[in-house]
Parts: sequence; structure tokens; C-alpha cells
Amino acid sequence: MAKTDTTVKTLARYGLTDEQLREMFRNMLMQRQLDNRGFQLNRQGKVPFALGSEGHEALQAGAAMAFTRGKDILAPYYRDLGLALGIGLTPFEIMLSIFARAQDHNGGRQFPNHYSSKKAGLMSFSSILAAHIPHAVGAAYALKLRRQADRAVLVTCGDGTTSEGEWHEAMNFAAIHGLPLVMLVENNEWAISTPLDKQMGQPEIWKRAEGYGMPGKRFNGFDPIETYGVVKEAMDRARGGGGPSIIEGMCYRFLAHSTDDNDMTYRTKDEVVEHRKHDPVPRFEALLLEQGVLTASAVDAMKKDVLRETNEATDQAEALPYPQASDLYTNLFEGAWQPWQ
Ligand SMILES: Cc1ncc(C[n+]2csc(CCOP(=O)(O)OP(=O)(O)O)c2C)c(N)n1
Ligand SMILES: [Mg+2]
Repeated sequence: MAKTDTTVKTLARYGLTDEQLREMFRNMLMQRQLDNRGFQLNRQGKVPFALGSEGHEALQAGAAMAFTRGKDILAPYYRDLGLALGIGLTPFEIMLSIFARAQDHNGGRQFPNHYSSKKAGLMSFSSILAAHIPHAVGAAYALKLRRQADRAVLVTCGDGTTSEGEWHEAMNFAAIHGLPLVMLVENNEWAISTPLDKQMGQPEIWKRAEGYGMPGKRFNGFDPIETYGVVKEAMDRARGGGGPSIIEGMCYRFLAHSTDDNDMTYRTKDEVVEHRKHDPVPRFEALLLEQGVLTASAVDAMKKDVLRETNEATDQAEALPYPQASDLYTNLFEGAWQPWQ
């Protein structure tokens, strides 16, 4: 730790050190750089698909800080680039997924942006919305049955996903069994082209927690420190045998849903520009400068380093081969059996 915590006197920081604040900021810069790279590679015709976490940076960087590496389990969804980075995946691993190369942990056969890492405790997940939530609950059930009281599962999803039946069933089961689980909802106000008021009659998702019999809370997902405080509290409760909770971070999706979407067909540019005024990345940068956690030259150096790392990860991943067609059924069927035999 380079500086002591006394540097920031007025900031409520829930025990976060200067080093951790800088790490969160670097994560946010890295998210933005990798997002941008994914969209560029798509427009260059090098990758068929990409989507971004722009607007979710603070929420994900803050939440990742509350995850205990080597113990907790993360069951994320496709927009969780910052969570994946924050629990230890490298930009190179992210690029292997985007480029669908054989060396990717999923063998290059998953949808892009669907990361997994056994080492990091990151569960592989499905594009089918909410399908991963019962899986996460199952993992939490296993932790409870094994009496591993110092571990918890952090499961995430978007606002729209909370309308799926599996989401409700999973929450109910987690509550009944008092499982060590935190349901983190990343509310960005849109489910592709569907706004919140067309997704649900009660737009305050955290309030559903009471109906299941668990604690719930809503927080400002544009603030990484507040996010950390809320996620840490919920994870500590889960680890300590206090059961599950539903926490809802408010953010906004600045980009289109994905490279396959044109958001100007269902929302206005003015709406996006209005939300951009609260962009969490420059806001956090300004806060860290004001509090003396970073200097302007340190920010500059960090941005250059993030770009360098992104460029290297891109080049390294791009140079690697795709999976072989002959490996299509590897790890799916036992032995050499092929489905057409
Ligand atoms: C069961 C199911 N229905 C529909 C889709 C198509 N789909 C993919 S992402 C998405 C929107 C999800 O919105 P939200 O949960 O709010 O997450 P966000 O993308 O906004 O982060 C939809 C409808 C799907 N993948 N699975
Ligand atoms: Mg959404």
C-alpha cells in the first residue's frame, strides 16, 4: 500500500484503501477500453459480435471488490466484463472469448462475452436469461450442505431478467433454505428495446425481497464506493449464515444492447446524452484527484498502460487458432462417440 488511508478524510469508504480505490478505477478504465475494442473489432469484420458494460463500470468494479478471491463463486451474466476483470480474469482471457479462440476456457465454443474460469470461481453461464440463477442457487446450496461458512455466491442479472419465472423460483428456494447468496440486479433501465415500465408493474426490484422473506436494498450503481459498501454488507451477511438478499444497483446502458442493435430505433439521443452527464468514469476520476488518491500524471500513465495492455491482449489473442471442427463434441459426449453414429 503506497499511501495510508488518512489521505482521504471526508470520503465514506467502507475501509477501502487508496490502493483498492486505484484498482477499482483501473478496472473501470479497462472496461471502457475493452468495450471500445470489441466494437472496433466488430466494425473491422474481425469478430461477429460484441457488447459493452459502458454505464455499468462503477457498479461492477465496486461489486468485484467485495468478492473474496479463492473462496467466493461468481455467477455473472453477459454484461459483466468489469466483474470478470475485478475477480482476476486478464484482458487476454477476455479477448480469447471475444475472438472465440481454441485457448479460451470454453474452448472458443461459447457465445462471446460469456466468460468462465474454474480458477477464478467464475461459473459458465447461458444466454438464456435467468437460466444461470437456479445454477447459482444450487452452488449456494452446496456451500451450505458442505458447511463452508466462509464462502458465498454472487449472482448477477439485468432488470429485464427479473421478469423470468426462473428468477422468482430461484429467489424463493434461496430464501426457504437461507442460502449464502447475493442477488445483484444491474438495473440499466432497458432490456434491449423494452423500457422498465413495460417489464414490470413494480419498478423497484429490491422491494420484492420482502415478499420472499429476505433483506433488499437499492443503491447508486454510478458510485463504486457505495456499491462496494452495499455488496460487501450483503456478502458478509451471506457468509456469516445470515442468508440471501436482493440488492439493486441503478445504472444506465450507454451503448446499444450489442453490436447487433440500433438503439436509436427505440430511445432518443437526448435521453442518452442526459444520462452521460452522470458518467461514472470521469466522475470517479475527478473524485480521486480531488481526494489526492491519484495525481493527473498518474491518471495519464494509467490510461496509457490500459491501452497498451488492451493492444497486447488483442494482438496475442488474434494470432491464435480457432477450435477445430473435429473438437465440436469434446467435453460434451464421453469417449469418441459422435452424435450421428
Ligand atoms: C429467455 C430469453 N428470452 C429472451 C432473450 C433475448 N434477450 C437477450 S438479452 C435480453 C435483454 C435482457 O435485459 P436485462 O436483463 O435488463 O439485461 P441488460 O442486457 O439490460 O443488461 C433479451 C430479451 C434471451 N436471451 N433469453
Ligand atoms: Mg437491463
